[in-house]
Amino acid sequence: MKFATKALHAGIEPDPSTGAIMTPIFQTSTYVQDGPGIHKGYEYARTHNPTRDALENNIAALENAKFGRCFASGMSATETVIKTLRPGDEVISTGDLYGGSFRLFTQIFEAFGIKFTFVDMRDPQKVEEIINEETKLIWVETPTNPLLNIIDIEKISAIAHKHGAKVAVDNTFASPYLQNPLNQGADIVMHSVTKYIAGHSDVIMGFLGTNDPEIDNAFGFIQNSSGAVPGPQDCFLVLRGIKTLHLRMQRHCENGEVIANYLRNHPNVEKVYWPGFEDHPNHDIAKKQMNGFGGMISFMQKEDTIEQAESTLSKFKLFSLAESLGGVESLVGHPSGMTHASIPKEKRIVGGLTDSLIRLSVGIEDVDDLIADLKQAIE
Ligand code: P1T
Repeated sequence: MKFATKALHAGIEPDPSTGAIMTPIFQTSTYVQDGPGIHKGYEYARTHNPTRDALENNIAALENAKFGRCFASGMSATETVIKTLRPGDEVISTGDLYGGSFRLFTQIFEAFGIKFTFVDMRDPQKVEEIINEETKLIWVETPTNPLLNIIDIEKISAIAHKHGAKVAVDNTFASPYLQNPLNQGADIVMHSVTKYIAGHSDVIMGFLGTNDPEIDNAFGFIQNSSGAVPGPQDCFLVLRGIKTLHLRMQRHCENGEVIANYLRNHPNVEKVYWPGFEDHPNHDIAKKQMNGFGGMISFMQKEDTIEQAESTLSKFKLFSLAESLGGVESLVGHPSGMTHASIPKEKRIVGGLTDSLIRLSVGIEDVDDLIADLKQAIE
């Protein structure tokens, strides 16, 4: 099945008791058993819920994963991956990444004896140089948040596997429509479902997919033991959102391209970060591993000061100033003061995340209206 057909049908069966075409919201915490241990496959809703099952199978199909599991947030999905490690294990992570992932790694898991090293993986050789026997996981975010760096998943996976380490890819910025990391050799794909997959800014959720039954068993054990599961109402909303994922992504990409080019040609703009530009440092890799370049764009104005950024941010009318991304409506954010404030400034600016950087999540509105709003904000 191709993507659009899978989005609508994969993992979704008419409800066996009524024939309802839409997967019902099974709003229940438990299931009645005929005798101890004699049941219909469902015992307790932390372990299984039919609405969640349908969603897990659906997203797994979109990622070409044999197994999929949903979590209460993107962060709880990431946390589940790290909880499979043990004290003494080491993780190599992309240097530019979501501030919340950095915070989870350094402020929670380092205290449990797991070591994290952050490197610029645009050059895979940097990973080869520091990987060692204790390295159990390579954490890749691509495109990265917020600088839209592109990491070669195939190359990083080859290096990791040569040294016996696994690779997890946070695929949030691309969505399964634009990129399938398992096809490129990654062992685990992670999503903040909150973003493009749900697509309507009304749900917080995470996802993990893999083709390895052992990894999936470990995820299932942690999912059930720790209990960070999404509720059935949220699973229903995401199932509904996914039915238009391919259409939304096409428009995000179209609008993204127009806006990236508009910004790049504007005299008040110094630098635009978007992987679709032919002179983006890893454009060839983006072309190889992605089916489009998406609607996430960051930019800096000529005057590289926080005052300039704050003044511009205060002028947007159609773009809403808010954390998050990937919804149908356009958002604008200030990474250093919002989504990435938990990363110390000296670490942030090494990669280019300056105080004046502005990040756009380009929505699916009419692009002429978006351009008009941008124009009046930056001029
Ligand atoms: O918010 P949550 O569903 O828990 O997902 C966390 C997360 C993980 N990975 C990436 C790449 C992300 O961008 C996020 C969340 N990011 C934002 C809220 C943001 O505005 O960047």
